Amino acid sequence: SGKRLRVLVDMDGVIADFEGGFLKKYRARYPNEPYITLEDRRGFWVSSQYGNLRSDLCEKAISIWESKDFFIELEPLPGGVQAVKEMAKMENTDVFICTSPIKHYIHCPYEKYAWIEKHLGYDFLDQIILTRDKTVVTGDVLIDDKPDILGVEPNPSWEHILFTACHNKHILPSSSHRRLLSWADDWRGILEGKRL
Ligand code: DGP
Repeated sequence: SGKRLRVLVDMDGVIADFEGGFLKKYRARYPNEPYITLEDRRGFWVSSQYGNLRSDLCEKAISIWESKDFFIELEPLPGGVQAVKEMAKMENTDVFICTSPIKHYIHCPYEKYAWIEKHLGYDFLDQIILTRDKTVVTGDVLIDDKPDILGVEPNPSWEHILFTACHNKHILPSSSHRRLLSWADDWRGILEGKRL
């Protein structure tokens, strides 16, 4: 068909290594406090798991991603930047980076723009969607590591492809999502399937 395909790609946990960046800076700032290895991560919310470990660790975890330079210094996840660039060059394909900024807004939105410029280039700044509610954004697919993407729209237009991350890899093959195990997995096949 002649219709363009619209692909929404999440940032943290999909193209930017939020979990790795968090753990590295948490251990550097709180070297004498307990921590959760990536192997032992469960649940999307890092602060909830740290708070369950010991109640005061919730705010210590939050202090890490609320700090200046946290988001800009995140490392790209393997293959993510290259995949997004390749996708954007495909015919009849529009790619948007769809990401939810944290509500402590002094650094995060700015640094997300700066990260995209640094890794994907200045022209990619046109493709950024910052929203706390991804259900109101229309698209054919949303590649995102968060298992439950909810908002005011009960029937979002996109198919959520669950991108595997340390916190979601144990979730059983829930009827609701197809998965992308990594950027080495067949994302091209998923896109081609959506064009049919
Ligand atoms: P997104 O990946 O677009 O759904 O954005 C979610 C953001 O929230 C991302 O920057 C990661 C961050 N995040 C992870 N764990 C927590 C948490 O426990 N509390 C808060 N406020 N944000 C978290």
